[in-house]
Amino acid sequence: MLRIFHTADWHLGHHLHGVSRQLEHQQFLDWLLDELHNKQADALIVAGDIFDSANPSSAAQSQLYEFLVKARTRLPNLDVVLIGGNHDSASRLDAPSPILNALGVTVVGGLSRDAQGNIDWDRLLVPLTNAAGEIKAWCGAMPFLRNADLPATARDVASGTERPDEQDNDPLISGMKALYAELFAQLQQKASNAESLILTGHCYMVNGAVSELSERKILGGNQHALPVELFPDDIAYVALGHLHLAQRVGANEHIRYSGSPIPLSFDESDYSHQVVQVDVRAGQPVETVAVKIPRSVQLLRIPNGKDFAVLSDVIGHLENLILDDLPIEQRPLLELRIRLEKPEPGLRQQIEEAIVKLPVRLLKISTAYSGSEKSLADLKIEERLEELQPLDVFQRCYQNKYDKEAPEAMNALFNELVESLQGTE
Ligand SMILES: [Mn+2]
Repeated sequence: MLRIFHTADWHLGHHLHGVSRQLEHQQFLDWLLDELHNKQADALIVAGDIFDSANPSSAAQSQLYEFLVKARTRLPNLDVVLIGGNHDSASRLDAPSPILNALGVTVVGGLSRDAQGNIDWDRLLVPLTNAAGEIKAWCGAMPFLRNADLPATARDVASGTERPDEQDNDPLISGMKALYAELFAQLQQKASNAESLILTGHCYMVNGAVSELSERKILGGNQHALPVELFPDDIAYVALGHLHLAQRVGANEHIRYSGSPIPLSFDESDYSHQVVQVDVRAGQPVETVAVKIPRSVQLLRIPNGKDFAVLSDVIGHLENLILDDLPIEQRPLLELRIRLEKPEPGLRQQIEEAIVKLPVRLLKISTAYSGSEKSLADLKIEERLEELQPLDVFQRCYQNKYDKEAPEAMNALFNELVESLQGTE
């Protein structure tokens, strides 16, 4: 038996409305080390978005490397596989790979090619060994694929110089399929019959449930969702990253997103995060267990869910809160969602008076105006500039200029432009 822990979307260095998540990340990493040790895991796969940005802070980088060194010390036989996600810089992640290899850590930030343009597939094939040091599985590690990684025809479509002939024959999707198929063929060549085949990738699959506020739209994103047929039946397990809510893909128990380990937006306040424990036995379906991650800092949204409430109700709710008095960096992060009839200049002051004695950190006051009919449909949610995504700004500019919504194809091109900028340092 081979036991794999699958996690993804760590987003080290993340800030929520300006507040650092370093403490939450540290508690997760400490917990993960204990779990890997207690459950005697043989391998750890982190399926992309290791860092929150292409240019992570030194603190975020130290956090990763300290974790890897501790993992090596406490679990000398643990195989670790890290791949690049859409938030990561492929080259930055790959830079320390010779040192990491010496620690038993394989990192694949991006695809690398030789002078003739041939992909170095060997880098992407990682043997996974059990406690006795026997190879029990091979992991194909496919990093997040950018335009430049795709075969030439797919690239032309992505850059808008070619249009896909028809929707079911999208060259962008067939380009990604071709790369995954080649990886799978390489994997089969490496593995003997007794060794299971594992894949890890960072991509968006058809019908995935998204966490709107925390995932960045990507190539192979909503406009180019990948079909589950991408993964041949012989694969024992597919460890995916990108979607922040844990889920399996379609009805496939063995194709999963682990989700992120900490809530990356207030929308995930009530969501229970997990890592996936995967037990692999040759010739049998894998067994998966969701290992729930304890939450070290609470996210509080009042009222709960997607609702808004009038100020007096919100203040009433605050007065009834029973909270432990914690050191500031452990206090709950708070979002208030308030419905207003008219602009309320004293709003912030009234709220601050209400929470002055509460051990919370107020991060966000969201307001919505209801018209005299008070129907929810009339609710206009005020947004702050920092919450707007580049695509939102683009769509508003387009609307202003042409007095109609930007077409989907235009949105897709804009996303690809933003993504190519985010991929460079
Ligand atoms: Mn992510």
